[in-house]
Amino acid sequence: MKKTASPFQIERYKYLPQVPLSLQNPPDRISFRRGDSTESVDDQAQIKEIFPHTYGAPLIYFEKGENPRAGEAINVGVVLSGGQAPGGHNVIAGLFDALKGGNPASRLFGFLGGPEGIITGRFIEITQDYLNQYRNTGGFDIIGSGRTKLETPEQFEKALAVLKENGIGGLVIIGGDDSNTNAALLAEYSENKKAGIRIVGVPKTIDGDLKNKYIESPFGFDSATKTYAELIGNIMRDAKSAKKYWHFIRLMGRSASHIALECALQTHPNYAIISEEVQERHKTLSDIVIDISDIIMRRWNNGEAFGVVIVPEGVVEFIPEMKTLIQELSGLLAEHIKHFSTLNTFEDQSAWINKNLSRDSSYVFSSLPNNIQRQLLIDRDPHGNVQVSRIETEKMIIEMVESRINECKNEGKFKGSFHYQSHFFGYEGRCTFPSNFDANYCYSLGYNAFIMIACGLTSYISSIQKLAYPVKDWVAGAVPITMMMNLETRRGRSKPVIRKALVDLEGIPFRTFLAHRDGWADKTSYCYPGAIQYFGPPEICDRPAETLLLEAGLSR
Ligand code: FBP
Repeated sequence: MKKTASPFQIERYKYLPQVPLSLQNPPDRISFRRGDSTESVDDQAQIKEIFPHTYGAPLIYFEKGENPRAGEAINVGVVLSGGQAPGGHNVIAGLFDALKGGNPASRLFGFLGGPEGIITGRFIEITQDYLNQYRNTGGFDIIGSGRTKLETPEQFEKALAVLKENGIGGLVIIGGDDSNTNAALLAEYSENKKAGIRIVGVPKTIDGDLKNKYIESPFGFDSATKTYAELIGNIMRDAKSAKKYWHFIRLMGRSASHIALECALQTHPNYAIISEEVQERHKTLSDIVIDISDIIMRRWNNGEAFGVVIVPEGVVEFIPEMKTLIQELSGLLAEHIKHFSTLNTFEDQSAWINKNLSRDSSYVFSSLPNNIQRQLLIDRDPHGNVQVSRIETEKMIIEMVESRINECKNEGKFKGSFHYQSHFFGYEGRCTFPSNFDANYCYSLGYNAFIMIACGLTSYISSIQKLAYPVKDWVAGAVPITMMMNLETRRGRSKPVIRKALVDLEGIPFRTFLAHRDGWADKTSYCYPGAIQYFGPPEICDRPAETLLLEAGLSR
């Protein structure tokens, strides 16, 4: 054991994750049932052409039965890809326990530093002693993570060579939509080359956007949102005690607002932006600023000079004029990056940008605060995404709200004051000790991943369904990755990708928020979720996220 382990960490090592009934058997006593064959969510003909060997496979459900192949010794590789999410270590624990439960001579290798570790052949063997220091803990530090994108035939060739050289017959890629897309591409490549290596994925991301009928939630969302909701609740109580600040809290989560919505449902803020609604209703930045300023002034007139506003980090990509600007900027940067990198000062960069943007976008760009302009020019990530976590949208909104309130003051329409604080919660939630929900879910996903490999599946993603119910009733299975794909334009090229799930404006979670938000705006109705509980009554310790409960018709 590491000497630096906290008393809580030591206690947490002892936690035995629960798994669904169908996984409560040794691996060689778990077999599978085929469900319906599948189609991709869109662009079926093109996706089929790109994945001729792996397209259209059936849904799979695990159940009690014989599977002697699970008892054969095998070497399996595992890699953590992308941003950290609580529970990654338990995926590896579940995978390890199932693998060794199948045959103690089987070995698990962890690729270091993300997908880069596969192509450079950097890995360690994960042993029982080594793994025991990480069970039920947060973080990805057991083997590290990285954002290298596996996409070129050269990279696939190198990856297969490393896997073959080391006798690795199965690879588990733990990642979000982009990483699981890459898992499917590598699986297709491997099938085409008849390499016989089974490649499966595990759905990870705090963002909650790797979600569909079969993946009810990616892992990490539960613990991260509970952590943010605790902090938001604490801030609410501070605001209500001091009665002097408006707190603007930006929450991580990339494009989708799942995190913001879940936290709003847990805490009842005075205002929460849901990016998908902004887009649907074509709300401009100025509409949002007017909404917030009106609530601030109304509350001040009612003697409540405080409040809490939640801002999803990705909202800039949904405000119509900002979306167009970002698309134009990304296109320009992708096409002219060589020239752009020769421009040394920000003044030169913005002059060049303004000259090349359309008239409307150039107007929008020039009207933004200087620091936001700089942040919009930051390099895109390896997948071509704008790094929204580095854009301080909450500060931009505060600045604009302040000037609107000052205008109202100058016009004699408002006599009060506006004082504020800004916060960004993101990294704080990504490596927390996984909640019991995530500890159980991740362990089950990892156990499942080995069963998938033992059943000879490739290009599948581990799926556990009925997550709003007690763990024993969860349903374990596997979903073909191609089923979740469509074509999207990335860096100017059409590519097969797993479709990201945005907040469904017709779904019960959003409709519940809608039914309450006007009341939350004017009447202070804060709800304080408190810290994640690990020991105590299951109604508190094992409670799934509000989003899952509402979707299953089990809450409010
Ligand atoms: P994944 O999509 O890889 O799970 O990333 C999640 C996330 O935390 C996003 O919410 C955030 O925008 C991004 O990672 C931040 O990236 P980085 O860790 O590279 O700063």
